[in-house]
Amino acid sequence: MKSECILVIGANGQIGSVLVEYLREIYGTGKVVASDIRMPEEHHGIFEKLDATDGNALSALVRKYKVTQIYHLAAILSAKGEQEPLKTWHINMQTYFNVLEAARENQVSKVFYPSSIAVFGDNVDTKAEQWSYLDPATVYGISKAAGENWSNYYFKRYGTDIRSLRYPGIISYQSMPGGGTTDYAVDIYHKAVKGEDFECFLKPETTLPMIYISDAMDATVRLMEAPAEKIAVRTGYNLAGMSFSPQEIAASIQKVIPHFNITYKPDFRQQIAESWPAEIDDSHARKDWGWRPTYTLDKMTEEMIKELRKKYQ
Ligand code: AKB
Repeated sequence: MKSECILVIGANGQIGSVLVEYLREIYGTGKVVASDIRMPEEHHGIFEKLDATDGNALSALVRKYKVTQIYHLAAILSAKGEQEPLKTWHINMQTYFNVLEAARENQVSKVFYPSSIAVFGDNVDTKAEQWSYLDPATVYGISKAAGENWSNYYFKRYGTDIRSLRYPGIISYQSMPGGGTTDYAVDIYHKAVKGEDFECFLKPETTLPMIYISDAMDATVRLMEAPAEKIAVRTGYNLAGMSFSPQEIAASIQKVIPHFNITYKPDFRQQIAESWPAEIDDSHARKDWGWRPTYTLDKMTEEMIKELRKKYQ
């Protein structure tokens, strides 16, 4: 067992709830401190209530547990962020500044910062390269692009070892995402397994980069475990799993649930999706620290449906 103490901020969210368990399996239950603004209904292991906009509270937690690694997952996502742009900017940036300062002041050895495909904007090619121009169209994307640059700044100026992935939409059965543009690709499985029709808020052919939760967990910990000298990108690594459109995921579900029906009613999220690339070139992640995704759309569909059937039946 490694001598680490890992603080996960935003532990109740879609990524956090799975990552906490994943990290506990690797490092041991007592080595992972889960935290969120609200206590979850049930939990095992250490859980601390934390409002990450409160820098003193965050630093106190880091000192209390002698934290060696921070995974900062708290953020308002793309679609919800558009409802309250300034509040989103404040929350996304203030929480991150607090993490950066707590890490710097307390010699935390590593920080994980989740970036997003939302850093890309209207001028990106269909396939986003690692060094494509960043002109994000949402306040969430602007905050993630700024966060990436702050990560690079803290690394260069203070030596803080911050590592970051530009996550595509994450598909998981364990918990629901909230407030994102890619959320439809989780919701659709729940509706299909419950025998309901699904009304999609994107157009049928809108292709977006996505990743299955198991691959996302593997990528995250693989990046954090890589030797520091292998980390050549100190802003955010492009990460790809698969790319598909609503009509393709529906067709994949229909292979298992033939009567499943999808209809389309695009809303404001269509514009957000159109500002993002359809595909991601993640060759730097592959070359630098050995990233390889293992899930295809159909393999993910089979597992999602199998797991959700256990939940609903
Ligand atoms: C969102 O849709 O906002 C997120 C993301 C791609 O970062 N899932």
